[in-house]
Amino acid sequence: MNHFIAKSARVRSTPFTQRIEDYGVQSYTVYNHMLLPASFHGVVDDCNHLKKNVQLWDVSVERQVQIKGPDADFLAQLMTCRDLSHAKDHVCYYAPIVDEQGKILNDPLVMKIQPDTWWISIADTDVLLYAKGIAIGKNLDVEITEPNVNPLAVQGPKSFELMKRIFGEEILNLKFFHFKRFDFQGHPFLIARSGWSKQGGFEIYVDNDEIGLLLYDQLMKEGKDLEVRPGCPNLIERIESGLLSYGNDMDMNDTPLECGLDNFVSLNPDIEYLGKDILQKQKNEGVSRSLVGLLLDIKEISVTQHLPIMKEDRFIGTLRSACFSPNFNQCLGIAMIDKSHQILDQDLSLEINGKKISAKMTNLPFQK
Ligand code: THG
Repeated sequence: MNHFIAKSARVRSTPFTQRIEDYGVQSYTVYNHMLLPASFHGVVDDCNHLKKNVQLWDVSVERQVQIKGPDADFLAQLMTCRDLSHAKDHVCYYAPIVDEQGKILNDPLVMKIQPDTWWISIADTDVLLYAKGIAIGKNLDVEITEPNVNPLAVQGPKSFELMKRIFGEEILNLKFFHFKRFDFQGHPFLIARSGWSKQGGFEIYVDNDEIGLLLYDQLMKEGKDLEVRPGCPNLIERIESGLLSYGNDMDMNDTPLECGLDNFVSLNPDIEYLGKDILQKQKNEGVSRSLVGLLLDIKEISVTQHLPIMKEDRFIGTLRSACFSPNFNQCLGIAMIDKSHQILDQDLSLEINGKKISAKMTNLPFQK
């Protein structure tokens, strides 16, 4: 049965909602209190198309938390375990936000867009409230806002050709995770070479609704022969690629070290952030559980809550997300498993809708 999302001001539409409805969006999810398209032609078809062509994604839900003012650098660093002390202009950083317990509250990209201004491009939790709480508690001189910025991602192997047609050759010089301003109709849009897929592409931070819609239409027009289509973050592609989803694979009960984000946890003595002592201790002692891959002996799956995983009769962890991958011709899962029970290829089981399913443990990212 199809269910519908009742729209309201609280479940916010985006500047592109009318467009994607005209193009036939099939389903939505809600992310940062805003509509995020979830499929257009079915998740499998969307995935195949993304791997071959180019898609325009309305990812307005990737809201920007703007921190501006004399204490902006200090506050940005207090909130993340990533070392931002040498952060460069024009570079995006994947920077887990942690609380005083070292637990992960969000996993945004952060960018210093001006000498005293950061954009935190958030996943699905209210980072603005956390930032305000810290700023008020510590009496910091910052202004924290959510500007009217609605990212539009251009993803897929043909995104380079499409972006070149609109913004010129120069856009092809943009390196992975770098950003720069590029003109469209006299408006300088901030564009990064990034996006929540491993098929290549860009993210355009649309800060002008009217010109943004002209840009949307121009991308669709210029991309006709490239078979451009509206799309959205794709469950299958992101699991195959090992991109973690906050709220699914990890939440505020997990630490970044348990989620395999060690490369983004700095213990540099010169920086200060909340939860650092606890992460230092966990780093020294080692984690007692971590995210791993699972290969599931089932043809179809939809994970709507964390599912218990058993080894014989013992509970050893939870399945956090999964999908059937046509490419691997089996179900791939991401699971949090006790370290003491992590043995490659061992036989595990879980119960889905009263049916017992067998599974094998594997490494992340998945390899064929
Ligand atoms: N783009 C922007 N904002 C976002 C996302 C995005 N906000 C929400 C969510 N996605 C944040 N989470 C991620 C997770 C992974 C990546 C980006 C955002 C990502 N990771 C690369 C990888 O895993 O290969 C690179 C990580 C690195 O090397 O630094 O791209 O997608 N604007």
